[in-house]
Amino acid sequence: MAELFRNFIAGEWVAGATASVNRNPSDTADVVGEYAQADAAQAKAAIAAAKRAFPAWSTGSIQERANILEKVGAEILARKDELGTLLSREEGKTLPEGIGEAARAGQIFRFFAGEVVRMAGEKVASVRPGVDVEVTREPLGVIGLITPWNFPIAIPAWKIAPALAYGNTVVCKPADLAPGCAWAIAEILSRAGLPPGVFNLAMGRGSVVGEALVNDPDVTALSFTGSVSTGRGIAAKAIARMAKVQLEMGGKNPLVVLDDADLPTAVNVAVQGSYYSTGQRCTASSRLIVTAGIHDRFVAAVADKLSTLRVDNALLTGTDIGPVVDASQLDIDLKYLEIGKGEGARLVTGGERLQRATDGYYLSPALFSEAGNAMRIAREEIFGPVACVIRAKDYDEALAIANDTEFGLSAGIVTTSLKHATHFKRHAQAGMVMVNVPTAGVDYHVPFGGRKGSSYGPREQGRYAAEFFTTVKTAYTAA
Ligand code: UN1
Repeated sequence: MAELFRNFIAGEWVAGATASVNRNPSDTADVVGEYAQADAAQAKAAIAAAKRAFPAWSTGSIQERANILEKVGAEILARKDELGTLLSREEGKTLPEGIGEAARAGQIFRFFAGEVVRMAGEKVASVRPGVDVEVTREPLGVIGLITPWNFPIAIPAWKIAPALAYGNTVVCKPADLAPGCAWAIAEILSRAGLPPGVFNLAMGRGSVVGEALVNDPDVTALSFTGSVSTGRGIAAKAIARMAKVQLEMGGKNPLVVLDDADLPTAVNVAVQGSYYSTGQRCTASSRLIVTAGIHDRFVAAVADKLSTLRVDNALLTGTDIGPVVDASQLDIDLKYLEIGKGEGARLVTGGERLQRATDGYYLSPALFSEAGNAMRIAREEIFGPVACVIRAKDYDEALAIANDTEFGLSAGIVTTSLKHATHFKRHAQAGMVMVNVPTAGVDYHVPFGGRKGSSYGPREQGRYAAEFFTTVKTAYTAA
């Protein structure tokens, strides 16, 4: 029998109402474990525990908070190979990607350990003589965190660490599909010296645990990363009860390639951004907008490069691209390949279901050319190893196409022209702009987030995380 991984509520490990099986997408015979599934009552108990823990935690020693976060970061970093292996096993990104992501999670905890003692306010003069004004930040209360399967350790880390650093208490609900890494963080937190109830892990279904967090009046704020449709539903309910909400959702990120680009750079930036992590990143470049003079050379070179990539078991040395995360995501990817062909785009390469030594959801990276920006493959987020090339006559047209989307997370350009790079940085309608680097793969210490349909609410990560995880107080004092 597979090991049962429990929920962590009020400082205790508790079995769920039921359990779900976490399978390896590279090898569906391999069961990572059984993970507890909370019911609504257990979710409520987690929220109540977080509420009880809040007064003492939010006013307690900041040195203690910093020490705990530092300890968690150090342990994650020391165990990055093991945690990265777990990540690759449960989610399917390659081992170097999994280990890199685990290291990133460790760095995030260390960053926020430092932020705890760097928090500062402002003291300003009042317009009334004899009065002092102070502006400070205070924690919010119980925060509900709902995290996705595609960054199963980094995203829990970048929500949990700032939530705790700024003095909040937490109920975290990781994705059903890949809860193992969040469980591992919970296990590390459980030994780090946190008072009971400060951090709670409530694994389970979105329709049960997610709903409970979204609707409970004791959950002051919600931070969610996931699909656009789920995000919209959360926003509507959260706003109806005046809860603070932060959403990170989809992308249809453009990468513009100009005639003056260095071709090898353009190919590397496009292939890395579009296909690594199996294209399962909201920051993936799924629209490659290429000007006429370099178009044919670029398409041929990307196709050549894709033919050299090894799609295989994520845990094998030498694998470039792991499997799709599960059967239903694979169905979606295959459906979009048919849609693209039906819309008249040309499938240059890939899009084939592959068999490997272990039974998994393998798909060869697919490249469409002759796509139009009105096609569904250019407008809807696919979330798989599928990208389309759209031809543009010049920079101005490329920029207009790049911005013609309901999303606005990350936008990239490959160019050697300072003029165009500068113009693009100013005029791309996205939260993040990349010049000669991939649209995906971001630093851990600077703001992350987008515009339009991609994001809602304040930015995540870095010092900007304080905007969401705290509330501002203005205090007036007359001597
Ligand atoms: C990255 O590209 O490094 O879900 C991070 C996602 C994003 C994170 C991307 N929230 O894909």
